[in-house]
Amino acid sequence: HSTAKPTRGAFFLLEGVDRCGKTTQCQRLLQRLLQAGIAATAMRFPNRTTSTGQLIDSYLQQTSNMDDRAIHLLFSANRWESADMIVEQLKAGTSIVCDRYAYSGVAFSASKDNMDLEWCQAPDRGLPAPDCVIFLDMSTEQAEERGGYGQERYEKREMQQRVRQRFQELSQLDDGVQWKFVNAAQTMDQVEDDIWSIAQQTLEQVQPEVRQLWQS
Ligand code: Z5A
Repeated sequence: HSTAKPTRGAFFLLEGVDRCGKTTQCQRLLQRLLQAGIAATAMRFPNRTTSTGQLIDSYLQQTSNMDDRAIHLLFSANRWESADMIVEQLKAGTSIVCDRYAYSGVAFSASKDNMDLEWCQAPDRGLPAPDCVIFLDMSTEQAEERGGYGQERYEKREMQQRVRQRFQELSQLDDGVQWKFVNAAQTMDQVEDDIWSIAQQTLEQVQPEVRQLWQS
């Protein structure tokens, strides 16, 4: 008998507040997967390289303004542009390490006035669902110690605290997506090791079908 191989790649999503180390850890997880002989690729949202991504970039850099709902839909469109490609890669056996996705989309927009969680979820319903959300958890105070905030639109303490609260609400949704919390205040190597053990478990549990996000 040959050992059963995963029939498709795994979709790993890293989420968390600003400065928690998502970018650092996405690179490290990608390297670990490749070193283990697992085909993998990295992805991040917003993808600032596409035409929607350029509009988003100028909004984040505050060189343009946009209605709160319009920018929310653009962030979602920016993910939908990649949806087919994500499914194709997974089915071809390539795992995806993704830096932010729909949960960031909802957590940030629903931290604004007059935008509730459900309204914010609606445009992302049906996107390819991740196989797990690896949430790099730390307080906003600890995150601030990593060099303060930059100049982009949402990089302010009050906003970041609300976003963290929204992430907690999203982690409790009964949406069939597993959340794994990692203490992001550890050293980079410790965080990397925690993520690697989660990734290995996830790889073992991958189901053949790519699920759709937030579909009942
Ligand atoms: N946004 C939205 O509104 N709607 C959406 O749908 C989506 C996003 C997808 C841009 O995101 C903004 O868009 C973001 C959310 C919103 N707004 N904000 N605020 P982005 O992904 O482009 O943001 P970013 O700037 O790439 O990520 P980040 O959050 O600032 O950083 P990070 O990726 O989490 O962390 P890092 O770059 O890996 O590390 C930060 C620093 O900490 C760096 O100096 C590291 O060397 C250091 N670091 C990392 N790990 C450690 C440990 N363990 N110990 C000590 N120091 C560490």
